[in-house]
Amino acid sequence: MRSTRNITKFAALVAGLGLILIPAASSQGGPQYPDKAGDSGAAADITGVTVAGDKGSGQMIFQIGVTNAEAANAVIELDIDSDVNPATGDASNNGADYIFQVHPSEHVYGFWHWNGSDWVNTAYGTVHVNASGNGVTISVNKSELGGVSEVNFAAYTFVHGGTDPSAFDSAPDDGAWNYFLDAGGPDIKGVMLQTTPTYGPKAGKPFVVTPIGLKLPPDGAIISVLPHPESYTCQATLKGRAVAGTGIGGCTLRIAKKKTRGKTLNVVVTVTYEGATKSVPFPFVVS
Ligand SMILES: [Ca+2]
Ligand SMILES: [Ca+2]
Repeated sequence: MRSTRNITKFAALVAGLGLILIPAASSQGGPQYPDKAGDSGAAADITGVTVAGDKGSGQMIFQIGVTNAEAANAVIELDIDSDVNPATGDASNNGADYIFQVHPSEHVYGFWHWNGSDWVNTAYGTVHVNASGNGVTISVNKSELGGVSEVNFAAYTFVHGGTDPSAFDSAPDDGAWNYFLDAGGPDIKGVMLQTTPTYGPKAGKPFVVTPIGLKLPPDGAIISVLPHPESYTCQATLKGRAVAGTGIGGCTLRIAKKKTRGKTLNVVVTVTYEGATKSVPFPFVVS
């Protein structure tokens, strides 16, 4: 039997913790991890999640934007896959190892840990939960998530005791999002590039570098979709000197005609995605 705890409504959460936290915003100015509106049937509708983390203390704050969160019987759930491994934890919850459920209209929440075969109560000394009509904020220290600095997470809504299977929201729609304290967003493991010409830079010709995908940790999605960077820039050097770039992100590089053949063009590609920024160097040999 899962037990529930009282939540504080409209608590001054961030101020109360004494932390200085600047949530990362997406380049679009909306929630860091957006979800579609109007896709939840009769359940409360998640519009997105923003995560603020404090690297020093290990506190993570999940701000889940939910329209009509205080509707009677609305439940907002946050699943945390603390080992970033969908193959461990509760298989019926995409490998979640910790779960929060918040009932804003009842002012109660529950927090449980998967012990390998069941959901059981877990330490919650660092947990703060509050709710309003606009959503739910859940703050928890990594010390109560197995000491990890990186998690996969997903938010859900449903109607407590409801029978309508379409009254449900899942954010993201498939799989999970990733949050890494060191990155302030997802842990970008790699960047996939397309270049023009495809065979690499050629002396006297423009060379265009386009990041077409990001490699993120496994998220358990049924349909794997390659995430695209929200924005990107390029910084290039050839023989130790900066190469001028034009076009999107300065990623159209002008390769000089003389004395560049056989030399290495170093391109540092910087991408942004869901609040994280990552720079990856790519060396090319000029032909
Ligand atoms: Ca939604
Ligand atoms: Ca897991």
